[in-house]
Amino acid sequence: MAQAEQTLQEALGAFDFGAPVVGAIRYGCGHINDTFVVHTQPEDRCCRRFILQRMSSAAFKRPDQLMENIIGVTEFLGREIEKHNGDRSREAMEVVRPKSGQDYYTDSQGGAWRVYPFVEGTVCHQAADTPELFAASGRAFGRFQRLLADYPADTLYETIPRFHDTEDRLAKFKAAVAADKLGRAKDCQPEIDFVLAREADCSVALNAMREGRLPLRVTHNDTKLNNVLMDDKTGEGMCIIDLDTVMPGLVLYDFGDSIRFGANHSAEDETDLSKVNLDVELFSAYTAAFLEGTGGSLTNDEIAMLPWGAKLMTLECGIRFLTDYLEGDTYFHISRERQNLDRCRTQFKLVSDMEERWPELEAIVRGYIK
Ligand code: ADP
Ligand code: GN1
Ligand code: MG
Repeated sequence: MAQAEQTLQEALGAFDFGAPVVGAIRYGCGHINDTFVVHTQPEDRCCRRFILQRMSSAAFKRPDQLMENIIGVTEFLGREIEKHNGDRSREAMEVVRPKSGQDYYTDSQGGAWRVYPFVEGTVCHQAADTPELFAASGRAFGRFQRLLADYPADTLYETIPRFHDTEDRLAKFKAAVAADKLGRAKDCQPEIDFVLAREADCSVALNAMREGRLPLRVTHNDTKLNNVLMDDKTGEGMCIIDLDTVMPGLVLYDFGDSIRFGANHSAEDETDLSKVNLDVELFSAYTAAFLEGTGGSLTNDEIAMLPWGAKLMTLECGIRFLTDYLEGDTYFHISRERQNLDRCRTQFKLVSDMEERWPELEAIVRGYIK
């Protein structure tokens, strides 16, 4: 048996799924973890599904701390959802512990595995085809942040240190260019220059935080459209998933990362850049819905700086893709060569669009300042 298959079997054996497992196959489009859907066959009812994930060891150095965060956050969210008369089993994730009773399972090769019940009756979208769909995701992410407003932030571990510290991302990028260990820098000089021309931008949000203009909140930090499961009947955002990076952060990060991924009609790795364009109507729809979800809790400074959130998350993500390309694609999963460079290029095209349409973006958020 191949090593990967063997560790998968080990992991399947480590959890009690409550019924015989009939199969486990790769699932989803995440770039970080190895995700499988597990089908079980209870005697008295139809198939019951679970999500089994091997957490990325490249991204997460401390699975113990990561799982402690996730268990704390999912239990807190479950209680909050019950208080609001919601359905905890569909609106919050739940960790299924391994038979050992620990928070996760470690296989013979050191891989760390966890299980969640599959949230049925939901759809996971890779693109925001309509403003209504995108708005629904915005309401869900805004609400998620509001539900976590009273979470004891000081108990959260920083699962990826300096995750959205754009200055640190820039420094790591410069180190990767200087090392150029695979000789790839020659393929991407325009992209390298694009970043260097925006060095000062990388400090804008951090300066605002240091000057006390932006507060730290508990944020999701990875608010891609495919990290929210939508109810397949109502189309509303049902359950926020991918809680690996819930940490103290700026509201700009959650708003911005959603815009980065969703406010356009192309794939993140589209190679025809003429298809990659910021859709200002989607930006506008998301802004209204996100602010509705946060329930009026944002300050005027936060609202005014939302366009910076969009630009910085997009620039930062492009920098991260480019850094990974230069370092040999060790962080983001790839399915073809140069995919991380293509991903970087779409991000920089979107940054350029945002810069061109900046007055429109500012005018949209100005309409919400109290
Ligand atoms: P990654 O960090 O690699 O993005 P995710 O936790 O986002 O991993 O999971 C990858 C995909 O698996 C998601 O985009 C979604 O399609 C699916 N998924 C994850 N958890 C669940 C769940 N509890 N129920 C249904 N689908 C899920
Ligand atoms: C990763 O885990 P996933 O695929 O939802 C990454 C995000 C990036 C995103 C780019 C933990 O998100 O930060 O913005 O890819 N997650 C982590 O698509 O690094
Ligand atoms: Mg994900």
